Amino acid sequence: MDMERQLRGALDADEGLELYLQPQYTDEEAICGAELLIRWQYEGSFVPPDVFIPVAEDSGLIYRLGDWVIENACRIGAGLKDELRDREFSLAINVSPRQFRQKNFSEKIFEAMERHELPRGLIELELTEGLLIEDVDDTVSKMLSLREQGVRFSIDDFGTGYSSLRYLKSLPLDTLKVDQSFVRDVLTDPGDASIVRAIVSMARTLELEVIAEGVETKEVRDFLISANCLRFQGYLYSRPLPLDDFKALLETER
Ligand code: G
Ligand code: G
Ligand code: MN
Ligand code: NA
Repeated sequence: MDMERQLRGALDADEGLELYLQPQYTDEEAICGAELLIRWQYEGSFVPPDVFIPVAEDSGLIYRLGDWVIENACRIGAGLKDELRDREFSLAINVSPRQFRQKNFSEKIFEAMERHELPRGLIELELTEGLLIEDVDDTVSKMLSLREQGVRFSIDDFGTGYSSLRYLKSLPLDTLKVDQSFVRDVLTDPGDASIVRAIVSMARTLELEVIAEGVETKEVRDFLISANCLRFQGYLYSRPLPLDDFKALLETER
């Protein structure tokens, strides 16, 4: 209850909330995207999103928080236009199920993309497996109209949920994000190694891109390359960064 009040206060004042960017890399060490991860600083300390997102979900504040994320994501996208010129790059927004189920969710995304004059293909929405299969008709119709406007889609935490092959084939998806729980122990747990190989080959068959999350060591990266997974996100490369630090990182690549 207290946290709900504090979060409401943060949204009212637009204070203490910030989107960090965690870069994503190709096997040639080029930055090919970033995931936006929300940070909330309250009275000098960070409240973990794992703690306050569920509070927002339960209280309905997730609608306001979701709007805040969309607006600030698009503003960040607009601010990166010069740096990103001619570069293949996606800016990924985490979408929570209640947020996605809003009647006017697609319109909110279009409106913000248009107002900030974002190029097609820049914005990617990270959906969870649970969301995809929950109300399939609504999911499909929203995804199709968003895709028409150049929005891309990835499945977050892939492998931890229940998506069926049928949905994977029929939904307009672009990318599978291999969950970090499989990536972490890939060198020591043969089961995890098999799961990662299976996810990658399934993605290839379905003509989806695949990116591994939670890549922390070169050895894990090398395993992933041998498994034909050629996109990476994780502490080996970078933690999530404030916007200015992310821009500085892009600059050093030029
Ligand atoms: O760094 P990390 O602690 O940022 O993220 C923890 C969890 O919070 C992840 O599962 C992530 O998907 C979720 N999360 C981070 N940012 C956002 C956001 O902007 N919106 C939603 N809905 N979830 C987010
Ligand atoms: O659920 P989702 O995949 O959206 O959340 C990503 C979470 O993983 C965030 O909390 C992010 O800070 C965290 N994260 C990103 N890279 C790494 C990593 O290499 N190792 C670990 N342990 N966590 C990571
Ligand atoms: Mn994510
Ligand atoms: Na994930």
